[in-house]
Amino acid sequence: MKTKNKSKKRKAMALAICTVFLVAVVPIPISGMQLSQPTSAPRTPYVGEIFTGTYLKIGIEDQYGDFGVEDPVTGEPVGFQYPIGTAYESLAIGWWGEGYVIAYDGEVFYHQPNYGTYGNMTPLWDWVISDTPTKAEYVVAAQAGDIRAYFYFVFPKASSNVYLYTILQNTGTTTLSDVYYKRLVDWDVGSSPGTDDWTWFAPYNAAIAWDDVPGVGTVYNYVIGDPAPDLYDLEAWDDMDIVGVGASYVTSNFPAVMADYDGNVGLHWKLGSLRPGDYKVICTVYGAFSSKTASTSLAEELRDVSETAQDEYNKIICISEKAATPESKPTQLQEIATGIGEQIGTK
Ligand SMILES: [Ca+2]
Ligand SMILES: [Ca+2]
Ligand SMILES: [Ca+2]
Ligand SMILES: [Ca+2]
Repeated sequence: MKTKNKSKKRKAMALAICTVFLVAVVPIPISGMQLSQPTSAPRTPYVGEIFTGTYLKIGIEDQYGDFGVEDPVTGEPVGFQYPIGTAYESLAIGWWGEGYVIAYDGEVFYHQPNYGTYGNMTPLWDWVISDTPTKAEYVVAAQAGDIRAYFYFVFPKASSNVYLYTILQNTGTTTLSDVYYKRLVDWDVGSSPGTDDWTWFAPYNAAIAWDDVPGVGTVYNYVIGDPAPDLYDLEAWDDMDIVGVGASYVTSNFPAVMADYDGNVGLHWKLGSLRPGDYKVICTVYGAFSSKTASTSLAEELRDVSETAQDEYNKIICISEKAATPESKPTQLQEIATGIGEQIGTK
């Protein structure tokens, strides 16, 4: 029965992505999590902003800018739900592992909801730029040593995608070396971590996790990185608080598939040096796709989303330097909102 289900899942993937052959890879057991002592414990409850669209309900933590909060009314976990409903929660489940590592000059900073912070990160401010029936835009700013991180989320509500632009700026007085950013995405599709299949779809820098979800069909969750990450590692469990891939380094380029695998993907960017005032921008797109309801293939969807992310990425590169000082953030971030968000919203 289980074999039959797996075979069905793989066929669905092939169909969705329009390729006809798949290779199964034997899953590697997940190594134990050996995390450093956090600087601050996880928050309880997890506080943040919740946004609901046509297909997605998302929750974003309001101090450090990752997915995973508790609904203040119901207490239910909300990170990324597709379709909407606690049974379909796919980030705030088990280990709430959507987060990131920022590093430079050997200093490491870290946040995931279930871990807390590492390396004396400081929350600065958050701002709901807009939350209308068609679009939500939200910015969370935090300080990681000499790096100021702006996590700018854009959620076109009629879509099943959330665009996150992470702007890392050197607010110190010296040039920083070996600047590094890793985004961690622990998809647990349909709230069941162990039965997901995972692959990396190289044409669009997308890590894809999928599973059969009762009553819904095959659901695909993906995260796209733009620009292309220097590395991806489906087994981030052993490197959630360090630079690099750790001892367990698992890749699986489509059509290879990690089957029945509780993946936790790390997208790694080596950003080089940052002079005072300079910044880097990284885009990650979080999306979901169901063959049952979609009129396109998954590959077409990924192509469209990736193109949108690249267009907007180029615009934010030009605009983001204006977001330098917290004192003037309303005007400057409104410019970002105007320059970027509306474009995405109309797609
Ligand atoms: Ca999880
Ligand atoms: Ca699952
Ligand atoms: Ca690893
Ligand atoms: Ca997982």
